[in-house]
Amino acid sequence: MDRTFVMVKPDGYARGLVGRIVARFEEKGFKLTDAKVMHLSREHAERHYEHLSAKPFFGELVDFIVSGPVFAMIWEGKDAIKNARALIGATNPSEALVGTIRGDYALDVASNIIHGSDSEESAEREIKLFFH
Ligand code: DAT
Ligand code: MG
Repeated sequence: MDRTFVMVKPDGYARGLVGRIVARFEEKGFKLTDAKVMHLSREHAERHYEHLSAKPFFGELVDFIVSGPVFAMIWEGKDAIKNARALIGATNPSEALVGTIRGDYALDVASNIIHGSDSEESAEREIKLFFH
């Protein structure tokens, strides 16, 4: 069974969207196999986003992701990585289709409420980083 790592970011947690987001994954048919509320250290956040460290928005991204609690999850299901990304929607909420999580709940790329792994390698790496 495929699995993927998904995280409700500080904006989604602060806005009380955890329950609705969990419900969407369950309704799609995914199984939740682990989950926890965490407040990431800067070091943890920098490791999570290390592939983006050269981007001009990296500092802002790390500041944002450590700004409050997040809800980290492991979801299991067929083609979990691809199907979870489809539920989540495009990175920029302005381009995310209505009916996707970002399309329905977010406006700004810098606060797009949710993360989902984008490959098998990143899913395994992120699951280890958050649930070692
Ligand atoms: P995704 O989260 O869809 O996998 P990503 O891995 O390319 O997207 O980028 C990680 C996060 O970085 C993204 O969710 C929001 C932030 N980000 C991406 N592009 C950005 C930009 N142009 N300005 C500000 N933040 C950005
Ligand atoms: Mg990504």
